[in-house]
Amino acid sequence: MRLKLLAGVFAIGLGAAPAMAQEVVLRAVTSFAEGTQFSKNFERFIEKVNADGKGVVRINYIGGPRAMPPFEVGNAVRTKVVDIANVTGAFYTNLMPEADAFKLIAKPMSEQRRNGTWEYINQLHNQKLNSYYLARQFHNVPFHIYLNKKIDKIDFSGLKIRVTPVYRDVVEALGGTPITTAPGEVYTALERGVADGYGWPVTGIFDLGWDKVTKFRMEPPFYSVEVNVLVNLDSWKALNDAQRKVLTDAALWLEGLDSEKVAVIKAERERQAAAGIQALDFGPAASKAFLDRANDVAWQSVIKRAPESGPKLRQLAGN
Ligand code: 173
Repeated sequence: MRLKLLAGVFAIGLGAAPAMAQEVVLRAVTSFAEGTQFSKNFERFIEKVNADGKGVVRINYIGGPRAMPPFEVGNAVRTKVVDIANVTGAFYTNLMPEADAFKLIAKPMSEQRRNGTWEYINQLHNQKLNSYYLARQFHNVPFHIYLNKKIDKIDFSGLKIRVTPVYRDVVEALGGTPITTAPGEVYTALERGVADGYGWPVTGIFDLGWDKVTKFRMEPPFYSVEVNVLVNLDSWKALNDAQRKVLTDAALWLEGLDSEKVAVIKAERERQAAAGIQALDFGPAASKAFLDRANDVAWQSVIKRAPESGPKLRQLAGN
């Protein structure tokens, strides 16, 4: 008995030793320009992992769209071209149509982790993206439609509006012509008049100089930004408990950074006003009608393309 116990302890010691001695290095990319709004917190996350995980796990940050086109990031984490990605579901709806629903889920991540939403979305990522859903950021940051032509009601007839899957259905429902581009092409599209407007979150338009080519911000804010940190599932499974703990602890910390966004949003709205970007507000009734319509067309579209997971996600979203 005593011998057996000793042998057991010895075996555990041997098993653990090589893993602890070896620091694992994970390659990471972001689908947004380096140093900008939707990469910044991910970059802080990397710093934290590299500090807390010294000798255990290290992230090698490859960078953003200069290294990899944003719409290819989802596939790159699926195929293990990279181990970690900072990417919005809007950029991988080709692989996971129901990813378009994540913008409709606005509950804080602490709640989503308690009520089964995180678990369900993690399963979807396991199955369709061969990845682990480590974190979701920006649940409390909404989107807007920005315009260069003044409208007198919420109607996009005759307007060409730059979109991603986030805004496509609502732009079409309100009569606009959607043009899909990566964020890197927005400035030129506006400058050349190829687009009369664009969808983008309330924050971040200054990062790439879009304030210089933007006249109006349409109210109300709608949906909920989601940018996820995904880990290739094979890379995740190959980690030991200590390595996973460093990443998980940093992920929870990262999600907690959303609380900073309340002040950031206020400051950005003020900065937009100071830059001469005028808010177009059509009052509470028109705003409510827009929000209802935006919600309806988005869920219809998701449920049509994902008849099984769509309704389940809607139930979890509670809207
Ligand atoms: O507009 C976009 O490119 C987009 O879909 C998005 C999604 C999340 C954060 C920022 C932009």
